[in-house]
Amino acid sequence: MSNPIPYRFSFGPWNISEGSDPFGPEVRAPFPHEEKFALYRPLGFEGVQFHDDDVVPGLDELSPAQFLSKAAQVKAMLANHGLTPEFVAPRLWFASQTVDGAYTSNSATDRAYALDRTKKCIDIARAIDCKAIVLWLSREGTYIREAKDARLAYHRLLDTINAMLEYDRDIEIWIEPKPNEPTDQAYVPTIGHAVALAYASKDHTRVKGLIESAHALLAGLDPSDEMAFALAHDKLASVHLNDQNGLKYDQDKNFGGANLRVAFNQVRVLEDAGYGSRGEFIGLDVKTMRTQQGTPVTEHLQNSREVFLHLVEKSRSLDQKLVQQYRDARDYEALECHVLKHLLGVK
Ligand code: XLS
Ligand code: MG
Repeated sequence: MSNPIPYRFSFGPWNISEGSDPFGPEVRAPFPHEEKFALYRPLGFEGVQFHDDDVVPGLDELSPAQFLSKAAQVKAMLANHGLTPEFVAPRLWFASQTVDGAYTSNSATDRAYALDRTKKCIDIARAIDCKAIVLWLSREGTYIREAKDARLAYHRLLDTINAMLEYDRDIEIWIEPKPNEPTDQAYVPTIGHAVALAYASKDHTRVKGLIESAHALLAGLDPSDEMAFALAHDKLASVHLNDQNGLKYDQDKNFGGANLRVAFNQVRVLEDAGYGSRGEFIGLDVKTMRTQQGTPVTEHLQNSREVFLHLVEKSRSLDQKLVQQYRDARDYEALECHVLKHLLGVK
């Protein structure tokens, strides 16, 4: 089955990094944030994923007039480079007010900070002509179960979503689930949780999901099934393709780098559903290896994009008739062998 969609790709400026990790400092010279945007088009990307303070650094210290004027500059810069802002996400895991989470913090003043910062994020998104707000719920969760009332936490998350929908009548909220890290157990660990929150909200048509491959793998789930679930509900607003080598720290490896067949199945599910036909981006969220030299390092972005496109070809050239025959005959041994040989490029 051929899907003629010309895919559009996006990544966030944090995907070009200096290589620090919890065990050691930067290993590459910093590449100026403002210069990253000139790299997008030549690398084959046209969408920019933003955190609110990627658009307006030092946001908490600025007045509305100041942050809106900075956002206007960024809007002009994007237009100059022919780039589209895909989404803006409130960064709610850095500030001292978010040590115990943001919307689910046990402190009322810290929750108020989180809502206020989220409204600023929406204002910034609108100022750069973007209608999508991503909620990666980072610290919404606990290190020990007794620390919070989980039922109340889910009510607080729903109240926040409703307050956002009310604050701006046009925005969409895209929830990006992740089961752990930085917390031990995060609230909204899977797309099923996100879709339930969407349906419980005041306007479910404006609440969708963003699925990151590695986050699904960390939940012990198959990313292609998670994507299929969201697609079945028409709630897959975006994806963050990457890879993850087992249940360990969040790795953001290159797409297909740990498991090509799992990557293939994500592409196959997206292709079969016509994902992208309404302008949805193929977002990447990949980190280069700390060992890589150079400034800036961008090969991981190019390589992941290329692997995606090769897998699109693999998906389009899969013999669907044969697949159907094997399904009808319930001969999944033959089906598996066919898929593996197809991926290996042997007859
Ligand atoms: C977390 C994500 C995060 C979101 C946007 O794993 O990469 O950066 O995509 O907040
Ligand atoms: Mg992500």
